[in-house]
Amino acid sequence: MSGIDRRGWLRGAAASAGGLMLSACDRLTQSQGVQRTLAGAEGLTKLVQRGLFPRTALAPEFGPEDISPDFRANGTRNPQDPGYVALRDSGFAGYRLVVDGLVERPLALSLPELRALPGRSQITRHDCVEGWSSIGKWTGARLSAVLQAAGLRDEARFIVFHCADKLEPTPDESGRYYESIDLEDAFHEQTILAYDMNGAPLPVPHGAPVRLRVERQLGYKHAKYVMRIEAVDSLARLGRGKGGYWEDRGYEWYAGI
Ligand SMILES: Nc1nc2c(c(=O)[nH]1)N[C@H]1C(S)=C(S)[C@@H](COP(=O)(O)O)O[C@H]1N2
Ligand SMILES: [Mo]
Repeated sequence: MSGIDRRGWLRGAAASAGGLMLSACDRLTQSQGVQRTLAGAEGLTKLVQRGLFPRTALAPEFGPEDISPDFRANGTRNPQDPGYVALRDSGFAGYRLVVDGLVERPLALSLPELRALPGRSQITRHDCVEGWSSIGKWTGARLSAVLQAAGLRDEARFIVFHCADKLEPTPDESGRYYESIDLEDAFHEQTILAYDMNGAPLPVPHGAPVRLRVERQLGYKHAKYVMRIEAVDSLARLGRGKGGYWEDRGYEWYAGI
């Protein structure tokens, strides 16, 4: 896979864009119109963030004493979708994480298979866009290990997470939760498919049996109830085309913190 080359190129491009932005900033601050344009240009924000804070850097990690005694649950807390309810009632014995799309070897991983892959534990702070934070310990399979097992094809640019829940009860699929990240975040060391929270199997309110942790981004990127992972070359054909449930409703796709 040429992912390494792509990442190197991205970092180069980001560094130049970051530098450009900084030197241009002083001259531009006078113009409010220009400021608004820049603030709205998510692509530029993203590049500046990449330039100033290399995206391979780790999100802060905390000690066991910092773990929040009552980590908040937000969004869907108990999916009512019949397929999910059946899985939940059988203790997720029949759960299979489907990995497909632009991969060489589509997978359907059971929970024991997922637990057998190289994993990671991390105590991190979850920041919700609504203004609250909680600290929790997450253990899961590295997304990089899952993607390596499936073998990403060269055309793959984004990883999409399809969830079991409809946050908005629509008759069609438009209310279903989904999310997406780029390969930079997909291969980040702290990006995991968590199956344990605070040392116990992930509870239903927090996304059982598997949820994404993508620690450099805001809470809504951390897809819960992940049923299927799809590698794609474009986000245009998913949902309303913005790459996620909340993105389709106006939130930024790159939610860096
Ligand atoms: N499938 C799914 N994933 C989701 C959501 C959701 O409603 N459904 N809510 C998001 C939001 S806004 C936040 S802040 C976190 C909340 O995770 P928690 O319930 O473990 O606190 O999950 C995110 N992932
Ligand atoms: Mo959130």
